[in-house]
Amino acid sequence: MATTKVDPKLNELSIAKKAKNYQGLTSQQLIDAYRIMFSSRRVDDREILLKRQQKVFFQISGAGHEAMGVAAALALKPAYDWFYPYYRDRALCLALGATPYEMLRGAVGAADDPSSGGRQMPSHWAFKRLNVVTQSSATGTQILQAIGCAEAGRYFSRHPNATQKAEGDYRQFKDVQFRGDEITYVSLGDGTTSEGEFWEALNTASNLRLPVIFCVQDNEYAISVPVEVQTSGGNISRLVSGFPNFHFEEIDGTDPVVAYAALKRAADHCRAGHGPAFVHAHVIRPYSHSLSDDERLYRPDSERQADAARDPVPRLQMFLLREGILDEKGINKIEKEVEEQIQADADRALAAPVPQPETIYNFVYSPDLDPTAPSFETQPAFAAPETAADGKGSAAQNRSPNKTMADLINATLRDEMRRDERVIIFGEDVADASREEYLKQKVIKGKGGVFKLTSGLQIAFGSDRVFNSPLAEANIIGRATGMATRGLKPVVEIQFFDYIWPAMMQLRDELPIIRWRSNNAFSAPLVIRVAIGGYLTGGAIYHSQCGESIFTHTPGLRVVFPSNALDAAGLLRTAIRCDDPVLFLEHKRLYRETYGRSPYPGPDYMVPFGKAKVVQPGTDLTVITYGAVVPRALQAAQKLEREHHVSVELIDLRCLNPFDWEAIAASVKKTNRALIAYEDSLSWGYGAEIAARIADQLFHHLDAPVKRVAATDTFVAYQPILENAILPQASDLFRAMKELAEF
Ligand SMILES: Cc1ncc(C[n+]2csc(CCOP(=O)(O)OP(=O)(O)O)c2C)c(N)n1
Ligand SMILES: [Mg+2]
Repeated sequence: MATTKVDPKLNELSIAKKAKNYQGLTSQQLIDAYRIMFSSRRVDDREILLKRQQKVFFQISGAGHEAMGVAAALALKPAYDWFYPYYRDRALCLALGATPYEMLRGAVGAADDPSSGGRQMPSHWAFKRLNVVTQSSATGTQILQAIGCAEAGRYFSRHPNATQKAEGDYRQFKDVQFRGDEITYVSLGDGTTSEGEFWEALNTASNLRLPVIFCVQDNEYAISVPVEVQTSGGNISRLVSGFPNFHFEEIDGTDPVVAYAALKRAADHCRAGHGPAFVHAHVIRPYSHSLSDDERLYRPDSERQADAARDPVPRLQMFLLREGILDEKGINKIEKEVEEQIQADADRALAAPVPQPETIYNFVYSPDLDPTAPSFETQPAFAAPETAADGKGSAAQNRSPNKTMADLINATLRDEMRRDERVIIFGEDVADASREEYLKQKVIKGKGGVFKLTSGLQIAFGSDRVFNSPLAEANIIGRATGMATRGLKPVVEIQFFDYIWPAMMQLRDELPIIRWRSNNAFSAPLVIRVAIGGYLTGGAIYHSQCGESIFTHTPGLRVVFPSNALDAAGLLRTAIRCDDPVLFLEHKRLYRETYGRSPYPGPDYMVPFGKAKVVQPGTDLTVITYGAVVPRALQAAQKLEREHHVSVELIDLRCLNPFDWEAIAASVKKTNRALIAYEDSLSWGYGAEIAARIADQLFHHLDAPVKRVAATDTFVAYQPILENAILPQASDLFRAMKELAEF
């Protein structure tokens, strides 16, 4: 091919002369921006029409926010950077490469709606090919996840081996992509800045200098609540200006050229590794909050007219005309093409197949890896030598038959961290010491968890794999969710079950439902280890709680509750290797109990989920339990056998979701009597479900009513006399078993 040598500088000059440059944007880019902004508005208008015709079921518009969307897409790299948008980001998604037809399929709830397959409301964007990550309706939950997403990108660039796939565990199904200098974009409204998670995210982004652009689209309203009610002083920029390492912009977000320039500066700051950016864009909301809202009830005409004068779509149109970039004919041509396209897309979307009712259970859990499968059942290798990654473990000590649950959980974490570089651990106090120079100087020993479960792991694997989080539980779970979405395997710790509640929004509305709500486009398999339970003598209200049924009531979350050291090791390994999010409940009282100790079972010992263990076979009645009630029930059963020759079959469920119905049914069919025992307060507890199922499905096999033994319907008190009266004791279990046997 012939080439003509041209001085590149001359060439640039001549182009600049012919085509004016608008903060780095060419005329053609502005024309394209107009097409997208106009399309975005017309998709909204079309959906509103379809809603009025009852052909779609909900509508949320991006009207007034379009300039920010196109500017962000121009300043960032589609399918390279990562996007955690919110529902007003229609123009952003279009500019990144989503199509009106895809959006309209979302509006009608079509089976192949790419965002959710008809499971989520429209405007809940998810486009896997564009790195647009599934979002929920809960305002603000995306922000901490975006932080975790950015952390994952940084981690993979420092640990490229961690991106490798591996057979036989979640990695087989979890592709990792990272670029090394990618940015995570997260957007939210002015009202959402009132959520605590927003502040937790700013704090971590700032502290870790993460490449995250926070884009606050301030339309001055959160439904009907104006910004001065949300934000002290009425301006969020003023409040956040003290966070270190940020690049700040406060702009007119209805002007795409201004917005582009600001977002470009923000992106340059992030991509250069200087830290996060905060872009506060003043936008308008020309339509009501949603079609369920009538803003005339709380906004006078004068205010609405002032907004209309700043409408970004007519504003860009005027700009193009004034600058001579397009004439009226050119504008009309674009608008006509867009109108025709959207009309055709809407017609096609209305004819698209809808999802079938029998698909509702698809993707509650991983369709690829079943943690109940025989591949997760391995035999313990008790003679295995020490496998500590630091090579300093004492083999003799490890072969001791007296390893506690705490020892074996620590050993399992150690094994899995060595086996899989994607495993990282964080939480409150889990590091040996955040001031790692003290460890290097060997002037301290290190902590490694308030119960010492993660002791030595930071020393063995480094401070970027084991580290302390701020004292903020939503921060832990939200960040871990973002990391897991990118392919990391966080094994995080919640220090006490009693303090899990700040993370509840992430635990209920986000983590367990990411796979289902995105129709399997995204998933976040991770492990949350939680110290749970009472019988502590002095644990009192806030260090004794159970409450597992709150989580077994959440579809999508696996819940495990081991009662002994060996099961804890086997189940934790399954939890780490599996492809679903797992809540791993560790009973504090069992951590160092004499009951249930075991030798180290080797680095590949696994117990499948959903398989109960018959602790003691029997013929007269079945006791179904788990956790710290297992040793108490065993004590009671042995006494009953000794004193009254009653033979009790004791079943330890080990895993609460899924649970082993077959084992329960087989036992109750044999004994015809069932008692369910659990440590949580009686009413509405985990045992209620088991009792209901037995009553429903095994009615004809029963010779006695189904009984429960549990804590009183109170919290756990401090004074040991009260604690004993509140929590189920071996004596309570003995009495209930005896009565049931005699019925
Ligand atoms: C956690 C939570 N609380 C309440 C709601 C109900 N809700 C949906 S949008 C919204 C207002 C959001 O306002 P803002 O953040 O300013 O965004 P805008 O809609 O104005 O763009 C509210 C209260 C919700 N979805 N999530
Ligand atoms: Mg708002």
